[in-house]
Amino acid sequence: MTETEEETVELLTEWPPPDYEADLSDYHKDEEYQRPQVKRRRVTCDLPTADLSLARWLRRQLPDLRLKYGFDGVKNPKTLLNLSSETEEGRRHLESELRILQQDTRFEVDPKYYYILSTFYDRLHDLEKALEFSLKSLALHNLCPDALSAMLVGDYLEKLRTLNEEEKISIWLYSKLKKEKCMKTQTQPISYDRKVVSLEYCDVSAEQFQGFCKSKVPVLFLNVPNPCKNDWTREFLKSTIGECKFDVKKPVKCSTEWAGLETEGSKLVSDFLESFDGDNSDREYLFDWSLPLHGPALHEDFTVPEIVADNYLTRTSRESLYNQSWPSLFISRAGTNSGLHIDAFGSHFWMYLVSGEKKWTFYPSEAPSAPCSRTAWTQCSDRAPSPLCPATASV
Ligand SMILES: O=C(O)CCC(=O)C(=O)O
Repeated sequence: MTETEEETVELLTEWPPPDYEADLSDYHKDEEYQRPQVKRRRVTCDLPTADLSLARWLRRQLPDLRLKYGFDGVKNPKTLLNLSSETEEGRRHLESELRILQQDTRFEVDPKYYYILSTFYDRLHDLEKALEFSLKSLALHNLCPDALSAMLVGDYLEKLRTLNEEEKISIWLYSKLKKEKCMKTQTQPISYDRKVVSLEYCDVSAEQFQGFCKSKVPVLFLNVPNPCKNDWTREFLKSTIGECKFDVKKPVKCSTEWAGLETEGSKLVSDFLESFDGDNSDREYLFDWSLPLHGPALHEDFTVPEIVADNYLTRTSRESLYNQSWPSLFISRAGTNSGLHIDAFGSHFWMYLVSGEKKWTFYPSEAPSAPCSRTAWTQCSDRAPSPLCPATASV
């Protein structure tokens, strides 16, 4: 980050607090909380974004909100922020802050001011106003979204390199709002007749498979040649990745995190695998755990099936995000699930079921508001169904 970029960055120091629960119970004793500290250096518009304002407010209000709404034991700070913004109290806070912000006339030509207004309208679900202010912010940055979206990927990436953080977050917000509008206004889909097709792996050519990808038809491949050199028993997994630690994910009701999963500490893979013998109903998930990055010994044992080997992300530069992340591993006890989600970049996705049973439910991505699901069940044929259900995935 250059010095100029750094100067424009507002550091959100309020949320989450360092020691979250303890911190909140100490709130009334601590004068510091009355005057939240935002470290800034020479920024033009110093008003808080909706999330920053909400975080400051929530530090005081959370005990009362928990009493009233419960929030089902949710601990994740981002989920709490999202849930509280939807409460009557949260909306009132946002509306009154927004009124104050709009009376401020100091920043009429400052793109950051309009970005901030847009974040409030976004939180309040006033999509039209959010878009209006977001567009104004981009215009003041001399950025034209239509011209940006018409660019070739390479040119766009070049352009991004010339932008500072403030400009990038403005583009991000505008794109998100546009996407949301598109999803909400799309009423009748052209055709959702995309039944899952089951095909013998060996009968499908790469070209045919690309055709399915283009038309977004989910495919269940049968009799895929075994991509694992060894039998991935629990003992084998322990001997290759048992000593590795991973972040334990758990499905949490009401969570607004990725696929409704929240991180609950970390664990050794061997301890996790051994816990399957016990009689517990823990819904712990080793989820999307990168084999190249975290488990190279197991990665060596796996050959990505040829038909899905052309992974766009491996064509980015080595230091790019996700360049080396896949294939990744999923393991859980029977009955564990992740929630409905659209993958990052809206990318295509595949999984190979090594052992156990797994159920996937697909919805047409064009109409998330009117889902009609398609389900694919699969069961590993070379082994009796077991509570162990690892799979390897790549985009
Ligand atoms: O298997 C799962 O629980 C979800 C996998 C998935 O869709 C993903 O990681 O994006």
